[in-house]
Amino acid sequence: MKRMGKILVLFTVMILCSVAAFAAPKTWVVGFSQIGSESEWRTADTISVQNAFNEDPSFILIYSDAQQRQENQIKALRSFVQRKVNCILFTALVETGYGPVLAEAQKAKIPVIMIDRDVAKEDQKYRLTIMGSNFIEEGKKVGKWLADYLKKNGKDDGTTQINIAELQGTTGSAPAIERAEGFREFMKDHPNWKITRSQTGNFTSSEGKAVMEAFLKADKNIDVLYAHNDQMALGAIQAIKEAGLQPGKDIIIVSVDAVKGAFEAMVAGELNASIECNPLLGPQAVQAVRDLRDGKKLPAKIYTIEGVFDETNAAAALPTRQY
Ligand code: GYE
Repeated sequence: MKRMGKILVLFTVMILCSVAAFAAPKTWVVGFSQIGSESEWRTADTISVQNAFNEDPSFILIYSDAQQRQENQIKALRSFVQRKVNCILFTALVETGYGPVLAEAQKAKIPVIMIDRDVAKEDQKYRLTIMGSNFIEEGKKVGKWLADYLKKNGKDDGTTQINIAELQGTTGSAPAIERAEGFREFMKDHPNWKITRSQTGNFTSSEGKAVMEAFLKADKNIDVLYAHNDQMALGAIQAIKEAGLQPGKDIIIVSVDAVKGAFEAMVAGELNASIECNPLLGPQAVQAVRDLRDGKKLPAKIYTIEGVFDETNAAAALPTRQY
């Protein structure tokens, strides 16, 4: 009888467990603080995250667009804490200045997952994980592509100075800091490469164009343009044309993102190369939040896998591009 009782208890526990396993997941409210819509990349990223969460009825996504203003982001984060959301997705416009509001989220026990752009080291204790690209690697890939290209075309004898103009991303943002750093790291092995001009174009086409115009007005002697994103490169291409030069020929242009507009420019021979930075972060973001809800431990860093495109493979890849 005692044995029968034990079997019964075991049986009941098993049934309860399987019912729990098949029960609908608890609805989670997720707040997403995005920085704005400055580029094709950003638009693709926003749509990817929104679609991934909207496809799963067990999530309610609250989307907030900061329109490139840090104070708007801080306000949005604070409102997420007040609404007691279950989780926060956060793309930091710049690396610093979010410590206090992130501490408030931590105090309220709301997990924060960074998407794409991280915060500075001292504030990383407030967030659970970061998913996105390795921007330092991207900067190095720009250098590597350029070294190979110059060598292949007999344009670098190792001593004649190569003049490089750089269009930086938003000042203080993780991709601007790290894409600059990775490239400079690579440059150490090429002492004849010189960054003769460097200024922010704020990741936008219009500012990329305006800054390139100013660069060319000051000095036409530019061999290479390194733009931290395609959008600025596309703006700069206009400026180069208006200055009577041929983009992609008189000035070698390499940028980061590999958005559709960049592929079209590569096929037209006006942009030489683009290092891929994948904006389709939605599926892995929703998976991470699901895992979190299921009580799983998330890895500290989730990197996306990316490639390099130039005139040799752009036309073949263009029809398959999703962004
Ligand atoms: O390269 C740029 C965008 O944070 C990686 O931001 C992102 C960058 C991307 O505006 O196009």
